[in-house]
Amino acid sequence: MATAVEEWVEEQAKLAQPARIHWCDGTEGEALRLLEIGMSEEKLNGPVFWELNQKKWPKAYLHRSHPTDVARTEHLTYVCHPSREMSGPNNNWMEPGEAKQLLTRLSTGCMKGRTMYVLPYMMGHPDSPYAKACVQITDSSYVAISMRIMTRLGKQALEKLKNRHDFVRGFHSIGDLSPTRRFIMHFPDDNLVWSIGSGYGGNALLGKKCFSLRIASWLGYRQGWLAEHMVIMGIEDPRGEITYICGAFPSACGKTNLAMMESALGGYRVWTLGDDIAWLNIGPDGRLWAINPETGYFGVAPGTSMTSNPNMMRTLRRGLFTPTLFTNVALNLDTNEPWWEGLDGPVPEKLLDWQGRPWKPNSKEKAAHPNSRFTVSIYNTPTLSPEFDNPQGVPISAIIFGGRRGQLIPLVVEGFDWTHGVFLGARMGSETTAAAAGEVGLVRRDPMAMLPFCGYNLGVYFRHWLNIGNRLSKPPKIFSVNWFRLDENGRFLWPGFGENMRVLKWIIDRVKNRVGAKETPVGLVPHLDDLELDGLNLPREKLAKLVEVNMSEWKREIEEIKKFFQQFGQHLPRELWDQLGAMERAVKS
Ligand code: SAT
Ligand code: MN
Repeated sequence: MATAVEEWVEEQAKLAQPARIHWCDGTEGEALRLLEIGMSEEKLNGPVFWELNQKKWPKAYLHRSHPTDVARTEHLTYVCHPSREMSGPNNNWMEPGEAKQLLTRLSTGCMKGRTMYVLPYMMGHPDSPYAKACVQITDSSYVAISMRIMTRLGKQALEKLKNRHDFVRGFHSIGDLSPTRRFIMHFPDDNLVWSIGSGYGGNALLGKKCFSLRIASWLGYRQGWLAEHMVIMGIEDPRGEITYICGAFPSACGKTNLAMMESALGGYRVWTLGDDIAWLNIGPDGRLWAINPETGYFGVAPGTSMTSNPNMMRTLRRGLFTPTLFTNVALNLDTNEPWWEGLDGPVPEKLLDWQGRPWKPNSKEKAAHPNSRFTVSIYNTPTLSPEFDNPQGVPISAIIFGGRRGQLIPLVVEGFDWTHGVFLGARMGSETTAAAAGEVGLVRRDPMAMLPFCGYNLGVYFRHWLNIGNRLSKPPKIFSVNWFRLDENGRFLWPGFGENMRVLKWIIDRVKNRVGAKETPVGLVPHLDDLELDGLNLPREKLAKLVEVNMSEWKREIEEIKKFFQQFGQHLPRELWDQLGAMERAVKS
């Protein structure tokens, strides 16, 4: 008798009409065979895959996407709850029946002449009580190989799926790649993601943002846990004690660099658990426990170097668990190596840009696309935490909310308590980046870095956060950080990267009650003497500016936060209005 998964796949095949169906077993051999096929398959701007210098970049391959398909397309992303109200002002909405009709029309025969890959996969370790079994179909071998890197794909997942009906389903087709026929739609009540017309990461690797954040946040709301856009890391102090923390930052704000940071502060080191997504559950001990449901990085290439992220450079060349993919980076023709802006060493003389066109150093355009990416297994990480595969996850002592803000937001602020911490997350704003289509550098509200990823009304989500706090007997402390504050000349005040450990050290000192803090209207900030600044050539006035709370700037910010909160009407928890009111009174006095 056919299993529910087989039946579902059968139905999708009837609709999409592929020439053949291939059930992926998730082995390296299979991935390499798909790469072989892709290397000989020509498309618009070259073969699907290009083999890179294997001596320097073991089992690494270059892929070029369609030039109009290079970032998440938030305006084409929908969350289709039965009621618009539940999707909230933070999501595009279409009535589910109507949405499915539209998608059915676009998907009819969309895989004609192509192979349909069936990808059974797990998000989370198969032995974890928090893991979820899923299946995705796709007509892109690039997506199939990427999913092998990013998830636990193969036989074990298929076993788990066998006797189940509640698995998460993902339908993906690149369709004709036309932006006018591109939709990424979510049906939370059906555990279904349906994506057509894009082959790009967050639009196409449905285990990632689509399932592990949008659908999972809804599952978490109903089941009492949180799916968050967060790094997970362990910080070992000179005594050998490890403190686990999570941090939410919008896309392309340095989560990956943070997660595998090489500490500039002696005696401290980072253990990496995840760079993008955390599932947070309340443990039997009343603490918050985190797992990373993924097994890979889909990271931004430009800016990655031995200075900014040496551990990522080592990860990319390690070659333990392969393949490794590069998407839309430039190609050094002399050495057959990938290249991007910010990489160590001189700019190569003979380069092809991300579209495969000859590139000259005086060219106005970047050689690598600003959102070019690598896809690499987390098992290649030299700093991988020994707890990574622990099915229970790790206990979290602190949560950090960070954004990219040139002005206003201090280097670090501690929330007065859980409720105030939730307010710190809810009031977050950040300047936009190339990770999503649209203008770069505008401040937009991005609560908990979840604006594009929360699968339901953010007002209801804030309430859920408050409820989780009430159920924790030992809640983590909550902090806001900002590495990006600028001086009058537009230069960063804080050196960032490995030096961020100095801020993390203060956070840990606060968690362990080793230091005090100074109360301001916006939260607790460090006494300057409590920051470990030895070896950092930072003038006192710069430091003061980094933690400055400028009341007139905050008055303007408060008006922005008000406008944002108002959108959620009755769904916005009273407690958050109270927090905003209290802050406003304190700022004005
Ligand atoms: O494209 S992804 O959503 O996977 C990456 C990102 O924007 O953070
Ligand atoms: Mn992300």
